[in-house]
Amino acid sequence: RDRSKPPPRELPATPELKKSYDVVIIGAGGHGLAAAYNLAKTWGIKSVAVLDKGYIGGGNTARNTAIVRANYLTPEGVAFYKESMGLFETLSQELDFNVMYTRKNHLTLGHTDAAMRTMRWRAEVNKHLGVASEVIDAKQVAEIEPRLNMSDAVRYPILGALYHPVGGTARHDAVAWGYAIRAAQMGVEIHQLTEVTGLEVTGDKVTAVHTNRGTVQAGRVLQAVAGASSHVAKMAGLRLAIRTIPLQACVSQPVKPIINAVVVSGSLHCYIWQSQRGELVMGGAVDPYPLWSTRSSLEFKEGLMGHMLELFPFLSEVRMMRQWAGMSDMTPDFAPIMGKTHLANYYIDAGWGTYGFKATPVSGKRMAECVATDTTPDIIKPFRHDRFTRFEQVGEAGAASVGS
Ligand code: PYC
Repeated sequence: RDRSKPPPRELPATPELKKSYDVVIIGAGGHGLAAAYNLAKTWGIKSVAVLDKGYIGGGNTARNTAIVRANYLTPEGVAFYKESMGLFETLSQELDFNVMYTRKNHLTLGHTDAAMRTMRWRAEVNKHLGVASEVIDAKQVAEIEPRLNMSDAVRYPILGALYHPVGGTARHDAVAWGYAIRAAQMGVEIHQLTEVTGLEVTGDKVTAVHTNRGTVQAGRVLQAVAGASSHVAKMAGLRLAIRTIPLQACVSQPVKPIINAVVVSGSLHCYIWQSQRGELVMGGAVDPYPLWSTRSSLEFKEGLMGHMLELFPFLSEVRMMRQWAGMSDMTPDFAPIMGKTHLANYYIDAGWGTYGFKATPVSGKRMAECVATDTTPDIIKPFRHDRFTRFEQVGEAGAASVGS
């Protein structure tokens, strides 16, 4: 490309839906688009259609709070998210599209001895696998985030934190659009408003994908539909260990820069960071019951604000501006479901709970490898869909920022 000119930023026009593709990807969110990009770029597979019942990045990709980190608890989770963070670091250059990845000194606060013990455990696993994480004390927490309420005369005093300097944020829609534009420029077709209504299975293969715009033959099919994983998997005859639960979030009115870090409190079930626009981005635990709805609730707002004010009492005058919800496909062990399935040409990328956005680059890379080679890359082997029947769960609940 001529480097004296800005890179093209437009999505090429989408051709008519064809009768057949080498690969059909269901879901034009970050994961599906990243897989399409990697299929074309790394594996030279360009006869790819990405189908979405809505629009590019309009599902959970649009509904997360843009936090990225690798400070997990299990060796499997840490290795996986470490690769993702490495890819985030260079994603703007890779896509020639600014995804605004920013390191933000991620802090997971510990308010009890038990929480501090888990932090130490996570720090040791992280360090062992080359991820920058360490336990810091209350004084060091106050140096990084001086506006936190460090009083010990509160319900949950801050004893210390798990400090993860490379944790931060990336612009979620830029990630989706960056992958979409670059994939489409290589010949991938992204068909929006194209809803998958059924899958035709013959023997051990999916032979066709039915959509509201006609039937498409597919050599291989990848589902990447966070929030609707059980519905789509059922079309392929696959029952997943997933419960789908809303996860709500909100932003405040924009204010001058006041918060530097990403601050998470597992005990108080809340987290906060300040966006480049000045809005405070906040969220909490998943809702207390499964529900197929992205409605916003007053209970969430009241609960979250109460907890947030325990950490940052000076926010009491700040107004909330927007509230929304995403759909979390929760697995029992808080780890994803990835890889090959019971069907020979059907692949799955699901179970993204409250941690899908930060896995976008690694999932795209590894699912593309899985589809292209029909073998499961080692790094995603622990996440296979049948681990629950083999008693081989991954046990990542202790590192979920916001529990259930
Ligand atoms: O895992 O960092 C996280 C997270 C933050 C909000 C939801 N999940």
